[in-house]
Parts: sequence; structure tokens; C-alpha cells
Amino acid sequence: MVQISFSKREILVKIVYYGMGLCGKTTSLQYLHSVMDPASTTKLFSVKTDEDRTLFFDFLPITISTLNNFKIKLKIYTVPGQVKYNATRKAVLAGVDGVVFVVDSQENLLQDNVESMKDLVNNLNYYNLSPENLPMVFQYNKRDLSPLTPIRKLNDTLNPGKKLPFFPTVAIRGEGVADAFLKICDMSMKEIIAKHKLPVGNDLLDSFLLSLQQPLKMQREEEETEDNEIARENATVNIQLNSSGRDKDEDENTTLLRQAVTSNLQMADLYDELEELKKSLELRIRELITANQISSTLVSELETDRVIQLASEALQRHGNFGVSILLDMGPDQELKEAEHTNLKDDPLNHIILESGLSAARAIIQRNRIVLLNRHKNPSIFEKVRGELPHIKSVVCIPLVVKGKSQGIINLYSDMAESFTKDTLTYYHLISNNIAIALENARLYRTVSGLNQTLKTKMQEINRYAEHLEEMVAQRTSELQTTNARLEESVKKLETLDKLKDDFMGLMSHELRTPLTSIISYSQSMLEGIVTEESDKQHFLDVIYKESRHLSKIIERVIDTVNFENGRAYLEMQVTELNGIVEQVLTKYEKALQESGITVLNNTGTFRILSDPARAEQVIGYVLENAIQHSPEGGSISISTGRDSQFVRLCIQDEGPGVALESAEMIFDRFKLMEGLDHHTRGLRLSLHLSTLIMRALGGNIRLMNPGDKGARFCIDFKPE
Ligand SMILES: Nc1nc2c(ncn2[C@@H]2O[C@H](COP(=O)(O)OP(=O)(O)OP(=O)(O)O)[C@@H](O)[C@H]2O)c(=O)[nH]1
Ligand SMILES: [Mg+2]
Repeated sequence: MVQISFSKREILVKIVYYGMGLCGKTTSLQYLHSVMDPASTTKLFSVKTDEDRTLFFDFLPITISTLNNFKIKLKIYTVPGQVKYNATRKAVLAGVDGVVFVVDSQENLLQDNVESMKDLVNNLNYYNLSPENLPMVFQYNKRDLSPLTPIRKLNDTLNPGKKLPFFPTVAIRGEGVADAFLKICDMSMKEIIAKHKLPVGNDLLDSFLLSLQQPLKMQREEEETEDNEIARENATVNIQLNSSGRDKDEDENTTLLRQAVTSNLQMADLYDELEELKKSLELRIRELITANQISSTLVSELETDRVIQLASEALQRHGNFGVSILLDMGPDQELKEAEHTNLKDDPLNHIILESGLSAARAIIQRNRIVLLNRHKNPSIFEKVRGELPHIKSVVCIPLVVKGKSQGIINLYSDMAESFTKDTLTYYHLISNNIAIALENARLYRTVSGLNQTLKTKMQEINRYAEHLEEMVAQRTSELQTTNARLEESVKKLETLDKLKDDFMGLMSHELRTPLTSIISYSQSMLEGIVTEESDKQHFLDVIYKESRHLSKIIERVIDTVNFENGRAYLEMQVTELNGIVEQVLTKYEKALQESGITVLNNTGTFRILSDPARAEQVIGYVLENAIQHSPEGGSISISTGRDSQFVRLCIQDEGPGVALESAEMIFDRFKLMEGLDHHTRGLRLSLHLSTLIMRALGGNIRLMNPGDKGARFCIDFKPE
């Protein structure tokens, strides 16, 4: 009944387990079910009596996917062995492609087996078939029991000349069952290919047998577990009927029965197809859920590298592929090899086609999934095989978002049948999302790049603003300094102005009196008003004294100006202080005598570092001031001492002293004009000048007892 559908890429193969009652047909099928489908995703149909005798048939559908996405659907049946169900057996045999004749090897049952064989031959004959032209193998079962008919005798009786393959088996333990099954599958497929002249090569058969062998081999290594047994139990569709009703009717209603069996067979087929559809739908749903999960992870990723890594992992979930992801950096640029898994590099990126484009670029331009294998795009495929001989198929998935190419994913498989229509849909879905994720990551990169530029610009602006602030602060401080200097200059100018005014006032005041005397006295002399010789002498005396006084004042003014402008010249040297004091006393001896003032000189022996002339000048001024303020007949005492810093010389008089409020002004040049009286004319300038001289000499001059009677001025000199 082989049915071949090239559009569905399906080959249906019907195998029937035939043999006498209780020989072990159902047991054999149950074993195959357990081995071929350990997860029990397919169902074993059994229509049987409540004593587990097959009433109509057992049915096990097995689907094997092979090379080039062909599906080989094995439909395996058992017949009811009981003699009375011949019509059913005949119906089950319709369209058979191969028979496994199961023999009960027990010694006493040889004849029953022979009868069953005859029955088979008869029934096959009905369909114009015979063991000579139909693939058939023997399963000599129950080899674990005794007494047994020897294999040789079984062959002599049932398989003369051992023309057909035979396998000693113990179906309850599965021994030999798989070998017999593989053989009948092999023989049936070969026969089908030959008979229908199918344009498929040996590799289809090899891949079919390989796919069959794998689970069979694995089962031999694994122990049957209780769980598996329960699962298999659940995966069996048991239709249990009471056999008593049909026994007597079988012969009478043979046609009706056959129709019923055929309908049952069709129903089982239909059921199988539904199961398969359900499974493939479940698979698709699982794939879609996975694709959805992967996609949401992918699309939320913003790093291109991470997207590529996730994409590679997702793509490999469907098989152990070589994965290459090439990124499109622009139409005129080479594709960037972003990811290689299980590959050194991507041959499609450097295979150059006649158009001058790389194969990968050419496929991107096609903008759809492209399959490369021996049948599809064989010329490019052969070039790939030149570099990777073990590769049997490649799928290329361009990554495109809104018409813009992001690159391409190339999956390299060493299996020809890796990429089915369904998996390609899955890849299409995933690749759409990978493309979107890459585009997202690219946009994110652009935005974060812009952000970064913006941030850098902001930082630059901030820095510039800070710099400006600093500059403003600096300029402000410069301005303040300049202002302060300006204010100082203005003050200096004002001071100078005042100084000038002071001088003018001082000069006019100090100079006027002597000058007036000199002028009036000399005028009187010149006009001849003074005739007496003694008067003349007096007039000349006055003129001389006033001139000396005038000269002294002028000298002090010049000195003051020089010291104030830092232009005074000093000749510093070590000198004896008492020597200087002696010279001063000598100088003022006459003035002292005239005033009757006694000087108590207690000057000690001190050596000072000073300009002796200037030191003498200062001591003179202070003594002169003391003389001026001492009462007639009073005394002036001179004392000395030293501390860590200075040698101090103090001059004390018995005058009225300096009032507290005046103490400050006596040294102050600006106050010179205030409270000026005739007794102190010219002298205030000398105290101010003394201050200037002493500062220049590195010393000082102070009034030590303001407010007390008898002023005490102390002059500090630098010791040697
Ligand atoms: N000891 C032993 N018993 C077996 C073997 N194979 C099957 N049996 C037993 O034989 C009995 C009948 O086996 P089935 O597989 O139901 O036989 P069947 O050929 O399907 O019988 P019908 O459906 O009546 O045609 C069961 O009790 C099996 O456990 C075997 O190799 N050794
Ligand atoms: Mg049975």
C-alpha cells in the first residue's frame, strides 16, 4: 500500500506482524513502541479481548525524518492470531509492504505455525502477493522456553533453503526483536525505492536506518524503569471488546467485517495523523513561546555585543550549528564579522560571486531566507563545501528592519535535514527580532553618543563658566587692588597737598617773624634812623640772631622733607653715647647758663650704632625742648639704660609737662600748626624731625609720661 507524496515529502510503509495465536506479535510491537518512543509521544492502538487476545489488530505508527526533510511513516500492525479471525487478518494485510512472521518456537506448536504460514500465503495470494515477492523476515520467538523446535528444523519447515532472514527472539525481553524489525524496514524500503523507481539515493536509506538504529541501540544500554512502563501503559490506546459476539458471525458477514476492519484501520490512521498534527502544533507553539521569550529579551537589550551573543545562543537552541553573524556597516563597506560560534570564519563573507559581490552581500540583497544545499543554490553551496567539507546545509537569514539591512545570520549545519520548513519559520521570526534589537542598539548608541557629546559640551561650558568666574574674581581683586592703590595715591596726593599747605603755613609763620625783624631792623639801619653806636650793635645783634634762627628753621624744614622722601643721607658707625651727650651739652652750655638751668648728666657708657651727627641733632632737639619748657633755675636730668633691644637715653625736665590730649600731636607733622605758640616756634618741627631721624636710625623717640608734670622724652638707639 506504499503511498508516496512528494508534495508532502512522505513515504508511507506498512509492516504487518503475522503469526499464530499467542506467538508474541503484540508483545513484539509493545517492545518496539517502548524502544522507539521512550517518551511515549506516539500511541499504540490495540483492539483486543479482555484476555489480551488481539481481536482486530494492534497499530503502531512511527515517523522517521530523514535526509532532505523526507518523512518515512511506518505503520506497523499485528493481526489477530486466532484461526477464526481470518477475515480480519486478510483485511489487515491490505497494502502490506513487509511481513514479520512471528513463530512460537515451542516444540508442540510447529504444526500451528505451519498452518498460520499457509493462512498467510493464502491471504497474500488474495492481494496477488507471496513471500517470494514481498519482503518478509522470520522471528523465531519464545526461545527462552523449552522444549523448543530447533532453529534448523524451523527453517526446514517454514523457510526452506533459509531464503528469508530469520531471527531467534525472546519478545518478552525484547531480544532479537529490533534486529528483525530493522531488517524488515530495510528490505521494505529497498523494495519500495526499486519498485517505484524513487529518485532518492542510498543516503536516504542510510539516514533512515541510522535514525531507526539510534533509539534501538540506546534502549539496549538502558534498563527499563517503572516510570517508563507506566508512561507506555498510558500511551496505549486499548479498545477492549467482548469477542463472543463476533465469533459465529465472522464467516457469515466476512465482507461486512472486512469493511469494519478497514474502517478501523483508516480510523487508526486518522487518529495517528491527528496525533502527529497535534505534536507538530505543540512543537510550533513551544517554538513560538521560546521565540517570543528570546525576542523580548533581545529587544530590551541595548548593547550590540550583548544582542549578538543572545542571538547566537537563541539560534543554537535548534541544533549544534556553526553560527556566523555579519553586520552591515553600509552598502559600500565589507560586512563585519561580529560573531563566530563553532566556525573559524564565515566563508560566505569572502566567497566572491561573478557579480563581484560577496555571497553574503548577494544574499542580503535577495532580502529573504536562503537555503544552501546540494539541491538549493548548489553552486554557492559547493564553494562553501570547498572550505568546510563537512557542512551539509546552510541557511542564510538577512536581517532587515524597515527595508534597511542590519546584516545577515548564516547557520552552518553538518546535517542535511536540519532546516525544515517549520524551523525556517522560527528563524524568520527570531531574525526579525534580532534585526529590530540590532537597530534598537544602534539607535541607543547614537542617542547615548549624542548625550555624551552634549555632556562633554556642558562640561566644557561649565568649565568655561568657572574659568570666567575665576577671571571675573581675579579682575575684581585686581580692580580692588588698583582701587586701593589709587586711594592710597589719592591719599598720598592729599597728604602731599596737605604737607605742601603745612609747609606753606609753617614757612609763612615760622619765617615771617624773624624775617620781619630782620627787614625792619636792617631797614632802620639803612635809613640811618639808628645813629647810636650801641643801638647799631643791638640792631646788628638782633639781625644776626634772627638770621641764625631763620637758617636753623630752613635747615630743619629741608631735613624734614629729605627724611620724609627717604632722601636723607646717613653715616652709620659705632660710637660712644656719652661722647655725643657731652658735645650736645657743650653746644647748649650758653643757653643753659642764660636760663640758670642745671643739667644732671648721668649718661652711662654705651656704644651705639648710629650716625653720630644725627644722634647729636636729636639729643640737641630734645634738650632744647627741655630748656624751653624748664622754669628758670630748674634742672634737667639725663639718664641712660638698656634693654634687650635698645640703648635708651631719657631727658627729664621740670616744666609743666605735656597734656594727655597734646601728647599725640607733638610728634605729628599734621598737627604742627595746631596750638602753635611763640614759645615753641620751630621746635615742634624739631620733635617731628627727631621722630623721622630716629626711625631712619633704626630707633625711636617717645614721650614717656604724658599728662605728668616734667616732660620725660626717651630716645632709643640701636646698640652696637
Ligand atoms: N516466555 C515467553 N513468553 C512470551 C514471549 N513472547 C510472548 N510471550 C507471552 O505469550 C503470550 C501471548 O503473547 P501475545 O504477544 O499477546 O501474542 P499474540 O501473538 O499477540 O497473540 P494473539 O493476539 O492472540 O494473536 C503473552 O503472555 C506473552 O507474555 C517470549 O518470547 N517468551
Ligand atoms: Mg496479539
